Amino acid sequence: MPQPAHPFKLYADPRSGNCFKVWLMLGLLDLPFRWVSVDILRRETQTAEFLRMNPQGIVPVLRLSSGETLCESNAILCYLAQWNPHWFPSEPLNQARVLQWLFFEQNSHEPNLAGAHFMTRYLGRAQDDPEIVGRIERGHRALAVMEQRLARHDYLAGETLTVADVSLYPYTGTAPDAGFNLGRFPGIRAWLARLEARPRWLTIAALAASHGSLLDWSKRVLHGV
Ligand SMILES: N[C@@H](CCC(=O)N[C@@H](CS)C(=O)NCC(=O)O)C(=O)O
Repeated sequence: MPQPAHPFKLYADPRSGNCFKVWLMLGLLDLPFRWVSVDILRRETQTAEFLRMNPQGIVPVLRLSSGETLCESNAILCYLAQWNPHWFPSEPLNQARVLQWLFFEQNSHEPNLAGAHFMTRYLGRAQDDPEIVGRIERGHRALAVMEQRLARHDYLAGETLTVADVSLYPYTGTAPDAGFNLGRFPGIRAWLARLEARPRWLTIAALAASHGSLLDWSKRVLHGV
């Protein structure tokens, strides 16, 4: 698949893990893109211009060189995998296993981990706020599901890296910042280290951090840097 003729435009807030997934995937695939910063706290996702791109009023949005736009972070990851299909296998069962983790991410993981992250880090709410306590409890249950898999396997879906690992990385890696305890999940910690030991992974994360990504907090918590 030849590289796209024009760079993608990624409309994103650098503090968002959903946006970071797409940044990471573009970087790992070495695809050209321009970052267009959208500040969610200043409600820049609610302008008429933004709502024309994504009526949901949320980031990330990827604008293709054709001018078409694509939203939903996991759908964007699957689209980008056409530039290296091993990230999203075409064999039906293997593909369904990847989708299984992507749906898990959106239903059981992201609402709790990203929700707790957003409320504590950006809205400054206390970790003993009953809503946050509930999200942390449900988030730990989601992490336990990941642990069951990662205690026995190197990656989430199948035995090689896929978009499922990219999707679940940001909010798992930053979980300690939002009050989650990764200490009881050795399989998850080994998986994080495995991903971060791959060529370019941390370089891309560091570049995102220089743009104000949430990932610079997690580096401090996980690795003491
Ligand atoms: N399911 C969406 C979730 C995206 C999402 O929740 N984006 C948040 C930032 S992480 C957002 O744009 N929030 C702005 C708002 O709610 O006004 C995806 O995976 O892309």
